[in-house]
Amino acid sequence: MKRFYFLVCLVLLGLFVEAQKHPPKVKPADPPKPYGPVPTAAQVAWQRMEMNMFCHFGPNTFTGLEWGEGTEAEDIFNPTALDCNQWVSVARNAGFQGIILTAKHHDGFCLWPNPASTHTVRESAWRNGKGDVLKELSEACNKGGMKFGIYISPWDRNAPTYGTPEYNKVFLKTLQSAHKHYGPIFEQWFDGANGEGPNGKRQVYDWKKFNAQTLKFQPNAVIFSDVGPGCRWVGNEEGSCGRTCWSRLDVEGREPGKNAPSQDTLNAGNYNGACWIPAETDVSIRPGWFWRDSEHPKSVQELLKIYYNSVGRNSLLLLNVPPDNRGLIPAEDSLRLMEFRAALDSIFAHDLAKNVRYVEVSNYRTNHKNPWLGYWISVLACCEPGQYHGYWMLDHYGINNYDTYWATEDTVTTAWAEFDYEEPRTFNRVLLQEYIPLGQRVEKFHIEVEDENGNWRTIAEETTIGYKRIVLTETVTTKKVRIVIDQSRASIVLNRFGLFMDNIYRQ
Ligand code: FUL
Repeated sequence: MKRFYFLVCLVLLGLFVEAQKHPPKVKPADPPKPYGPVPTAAQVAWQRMEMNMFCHFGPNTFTGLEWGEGTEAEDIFNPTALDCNQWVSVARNAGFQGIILTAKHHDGFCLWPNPASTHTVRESAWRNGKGDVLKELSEACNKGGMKFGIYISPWDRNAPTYGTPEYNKVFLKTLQSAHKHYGPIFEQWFDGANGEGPNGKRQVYDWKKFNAQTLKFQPNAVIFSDVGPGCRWVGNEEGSCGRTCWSRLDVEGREPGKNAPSQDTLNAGNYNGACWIPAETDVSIRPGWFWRDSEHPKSVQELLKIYYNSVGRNSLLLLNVPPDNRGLIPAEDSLRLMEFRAALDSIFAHDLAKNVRYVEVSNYRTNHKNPWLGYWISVLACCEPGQYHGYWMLDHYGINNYDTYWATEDTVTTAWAEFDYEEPRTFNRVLLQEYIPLGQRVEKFHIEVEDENGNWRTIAEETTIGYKRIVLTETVTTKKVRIVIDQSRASIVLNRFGLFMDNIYRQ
C-alpha cells in the first residue's frame, strides 16, 4: 500500500513539474459584459457603505414638534454642549460609514449661516450668532474618517418667497452655500414633502435645476429623493425593503412627492426600470425623527430586524439617531448602538463558509476546451484556479476580493455552486452578493443542503440578490451547501458567499 501511495505521489510530482514547464497557454476568458443599467462609481461606493447615520437636529429638538411651524424664534435653538466629535465617535464605533445632517428641515431654520435666509444660527443667541453646526460636523467627519452628507428640505414654512417662482432661486442659493463651503458631500437628501408656505401656497419645485447645480458643486454626491437620480426612498419609514428588490426604477415624467412612483414600486423597484436607482431605507432609532425626552431607542431585536430587512435585502440603511437638546447623542442611544454593533459582530465576524474542501460549479467562464481538466492544470501550474470559478465567491480567497467573482458563460442563466466541507457547519444565515458594477441579474434562486444520508433538501427559495442578500434560514448542520440560481436575466455574476450563525435575533 505504501508503495502505491509513493507511486501516486511520484506521478503527481511529475505532473506538477510538467505543468510548470508547460503552463496553460490559454488566455483568460473575457469578463462578462454589463447587463442593463449599471451604477456609477459613486453609486457603487455609496452602496458599499451599507449603514449610515441620520441626525435630525434643529428647533424641533427644543420644541418637541416633528414639523416645526417656521415661526419659532431663532433663540429656541440653543444646544448647551454641542459636540459633533461625539456624534462621529458614536457613529464610528457603531460601524456607520457616513452621517447625514438635517441642515434645514421644513421649518426653514438653517444650521449654518446661510446668506440666502434670515432664519439661521446667525440670528440666534447660540454662541452669539457665531455658531455653525454644518462646519463643526463636516470638520469632525473629515477628522474622524466619516463621510458627510446633508438633508436640505425644499419645503420651507418660513421663507417669505415660498410658493412663488422666486423661491426656487432662493433655494438654489441655499444649496450653493451649503455645497460650496462644506464638502465633500457624499449624499444630498431631498425630502419629497411639499406643504404650504407662510402665504398658504405650495411651491412648484425646479428639480432639474436643483439636481444639476448639486452635481456641479458636488459631482460625487449621490442624490436621494423619491425618484433619485442617485438613490430612492424605500417607500416606508418602518425600515423594510421589499423581499424582491430591484435597484432599477422608471422615473420618466415622475417627480418627488405627489407625482412619485407608488410606495410599493419604491419598495420593490421596477423589473425593467431604465435607471439604476437603488433603495435607501430611512428609519429612526426612536419613535420620532427628532429627540424628545419622553421617547426611547428601539431594542437590539428591532434593530437587527431592520438590518436584515434593509442591508440584507439589497438596500442601504440610513438609521436616524437624533442628538438631544444638549447637542449630544444621548447615552441610551449610544449604548443601544454599541449593543447592536456587538450583536452584528458576533453574527458576522465568523464566516463559516471559509476553509472549504472544494467548490464545484455547474458552469464558469473559461477558455480551456475541457473546463475540468483546465481547472486542475491551472491549480497544478500554481495559476489562479480558473479566473471566474466559484472559489472567488469566498471572501478570504482573492486579494482584491470585491472585484473577483464567479461568472458563468454568456448563455448560461441557470447554474449551481456547491460548497463542500470536511467538518459540518451549523448556520442559519446565508449571505450572497451580486457584482453590481455589471448590473443586477438574478431573479430566482434557492438554497439546498445535504443531510447525513446524502439527500438534498431545499431550505430557502428567494427572488432577487442585488448588492447584498442575507437569507434567514432554519438552523441547519451540514457538510454540503448548494446555491442554485434558477433564473437570471443574463449570465450569473456572484462575488460573495458566506455562512453565519445568529444566536441573537429571534425571528
Ligand atoms: C419626511 C419628513 O417629513 C420627516 O420629518 C423626516 O425628515 C423624514 C426623514 O422625511 O418626509
